Parts: sequence; C-alpha cells; structure tokens
Amino acid sequence: MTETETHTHIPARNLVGGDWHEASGGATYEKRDPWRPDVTTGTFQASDARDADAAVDAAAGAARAWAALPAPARGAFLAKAADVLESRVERVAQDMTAEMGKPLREARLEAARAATILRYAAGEAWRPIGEVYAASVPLQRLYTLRRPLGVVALITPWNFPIAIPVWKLAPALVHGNTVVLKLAYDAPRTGLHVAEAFAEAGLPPGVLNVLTGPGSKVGAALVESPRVRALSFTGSVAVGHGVREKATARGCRVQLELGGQNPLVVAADAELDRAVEASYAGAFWSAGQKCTATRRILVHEDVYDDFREGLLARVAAGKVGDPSDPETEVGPLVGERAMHEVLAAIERSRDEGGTVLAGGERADEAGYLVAPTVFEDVGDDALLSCEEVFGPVTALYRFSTLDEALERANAVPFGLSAALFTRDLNAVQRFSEELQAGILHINSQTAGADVHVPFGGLKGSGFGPHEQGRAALEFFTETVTVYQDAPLG
Ligand code: UN1
Repeated sequence: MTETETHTHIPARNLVGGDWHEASGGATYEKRDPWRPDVTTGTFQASDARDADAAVDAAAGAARAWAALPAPARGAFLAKAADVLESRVERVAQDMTAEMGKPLREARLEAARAATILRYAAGEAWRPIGEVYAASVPLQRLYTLRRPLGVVALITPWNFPIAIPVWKLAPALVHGNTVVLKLAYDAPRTGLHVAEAFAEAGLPPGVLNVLTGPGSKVGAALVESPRVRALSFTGSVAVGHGVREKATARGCRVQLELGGQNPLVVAADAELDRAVEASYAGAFWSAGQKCTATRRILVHEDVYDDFREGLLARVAAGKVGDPSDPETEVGPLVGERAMHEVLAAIERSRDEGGTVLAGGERADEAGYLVAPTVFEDVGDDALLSCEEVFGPVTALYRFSTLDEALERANAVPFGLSAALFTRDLNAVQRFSEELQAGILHINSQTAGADVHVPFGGLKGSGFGPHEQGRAALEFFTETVTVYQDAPLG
C-alpha cells in the first residue's frame, strides 16, 4: 500500500479485509466539482450488495481478535491514524472543497477536527467501561461491564465528509467493534483519506472496511445484513426512517441523526453585532448544508429593525463564490439537484407570501451557487418555518415576549439545535429548560459540535443514544452485569 493510494489509483478503490478492491460488479462512477461541473474530481467504485457482504465478512472475521486486544492497544491505532491525517490536512481539505464544494476555510477546520476526534477517542481507551456496586451478600463483587457489539455499520453523509465518518468510527473501534463504513456518494475521496490513514497506521485487516457507491445498493445491503449488530446513520429524515424500520425489524440497534429546523432567538438586550455574525455563520456557512444550520431567526420587536439592517449589511459584505478561495465564506451547493430543490423552495416561499430581503436566486452560471437568501413576512405554517430547506436560506420573524419566542421556536417536529442571544440569566435559564433541542447555544451560533460532549437531537431530529463524547460508549457497547461470588472454601 502506498501513501497515495487514493490519488494514484484511478478509479479509487474500496478498502476491504486490509486490501484495496474494485467493486465486484466492475462498475464505477464519476464525481464532479459543484463549482465547475465540467471538471471531474475522481472516479470511484459503484459498489453493490456483494461488496457490502464481502466487507461484513471481513469485519466479522476480524471481530474476535480486535475485541480481545486491550483497549489502549486499539486506541494506539487511532492515535497513529490521527498523525497521518494531521500531516495531510491541507490535501484532505482541498479534496473536500473540490468534490462537495465546502469553502476551503471550513474544509481545513473540518479536516483538522478529524484528527482531534481520533485523539479524543484514543483517550477513551483509558476511561472506565463499567461501574462497581455494593454487594448484597458477603464476598461478592457486583459490577457492570461494557462489551463490544461485534460488526457495526456506519452510513455517512456528504456534508461533513470526514468529521462524521470519523466521529462514528473512532468510538466504534476503540470500544472493540469492527466497522463497515459506507461513504457518501457525493464525497467519496474525502472519506477514503480516512481509510488510507488507518491502513498506514497498520490497522489489522478487516477491522475497518470502507466502501463507496450508491446508498440504495450498499447502504440497503448493510441495513439488511443479519451480521451487522448496530447501524449508525446520518442523513435525511426519509432515508433514516426507512433504515430504522428495516434494521429494528431484524433486531439491529439503530442510531439516527436526521434534520433540524433550528431557531436562533435574539432578545431585546442581545449584543446585536454578535447575534448578526452568528446568524450569518449559522445560516450561510457551508451554504446552509448543515443539519445544525440556522433556519429561523426570531428577533424581539424592539430590536428587529436594527438587527435586520445589520444582517443585510453583513450579507452584502459576505464573500460568496469560488470555494477554493480561502477568503470565500459561502460556496456552491453540493449538486445540481440540490440547487434546484433550494431554488424551488425559495419560489414556493415567495408564493406563500414571504418577502426576499437578500439573495433569492442562483448566483453563478456554471457553479451550483445560490446567493445567501434572507426572507421576512413568512407565516409560521409556511414551508420555511416548518421544513428543513438544505441551503443558504433563512427567515426573520418578529416576537414580543419570551414565552411567545419559546413557543414558536418549539413549534416544529425537529429538535436538533437552537441559540439564544441575551444577557438575561432568567431568559437563559428558561431557554435551557424549555427549548426542545438537543444542542443549546447561549450567545453562539446554532452549528458546531465539540468532540468531547454528546451531540444529538430530540424529537424528529434523532433516534437512539447521542453521538460523540462519553455518549458514544452507550451506542457502541452493550452492558452486562456480573455477580462475582468468591469460592467459599
Ligand atoms: C456541526 O454543526 O459542526 O450532518 C456538526 C450534520 C450534523 C453535524 C453538524 N450531523 O450537519
């Protein structure tokens, strides 16, 4: 295996059982640059169910020995992979920008974050995996023990093409599972860097298997595979619900991270400049393609006009365009279909009575760029107020009391993240107790996820235990209780 496996082999290959393989059906697909769609960024394996089966076979074969390895020895592979990835942050970032359009400045941060996640997870090897209880009889040890599940499958999205694969696989591996990772169809190259980093770190064959290809074939096969004990999925609500139905029906453990309809509330006493900056970042960075993006901005009526003016000035000053320019803040959407969906949602919102204050149209002839779009006068039951429109579109709403803001913020089926800008401790307290979202931000933007704390949504935004931090232990292990009585004689 060479250092440049993912670059020198055209098409790029899957990692299965420690070797690089072409898809068994021999099919490949091309990925194009969403900024310049006539440019091909790579050719990848269009894997199918046979490849998924081979990967599960390899993972099952490696499971026993991997689970038997002491956790710190497992963690050492994660630390080595972190070193490899860290040495390639710039290349990973450039590849990410080229294949899915995330602006380079954010892609660099995400690539670096992958190494941090691996280091954090490596450290988990040294932390407790059970609890000791007082015994109810003499000479007994009574304790719990968390054990690996076996083979786990991870189905990952294109919008965080390295952070999400890594934040799923790192705890899965360190806690002793073997993994089949399905990379997003629209961002395969970025994820293959992870495969390469682990291969170079000398990970035993079969412990991590990485496949590219269509979700309808590879993902579906993993969902159905009886040897996959747990399945972690991040993506759309529709696909996620299908995954849950099929996988839970066969007794497979399921974790879903789905969409959001995230509110940002600006109180009358907020630091308006900060609220404006956070709204801009939350709504428009990554072209709004984060499940944690800011979709609704609720502003107190006393400061509404000032905030609106500030946000529109910030939008006008924003740097929009070529994602490979390190100054660019807002780049293209991931693909043509995604762009048309967002443009259609903008049209519908106009038809529903919304007023476009900024943006509202495509902003480049070749690239799939939609200008940062701000609406107002959108009804609470309109599309933009209820559904997740996965693009650089946000809406302003006016409110008069905190009760009203909380009620309207909560009036969606989602519950991923939310933000409040205020200096009022009472408002903060109410928000932290009543806002129906898994991730709450006081005076910071709705997006973002530290590596060492739980991440996950409430209501329709998620299912199963949260990800990251210590929470990951819950999903990737099962607990046994041990009654250990000493011999009497
Ligand atoms: C972040 O806000 O940095 O797919 C992470 C998503 C989320 C991750 C967001 N699961 O957008």
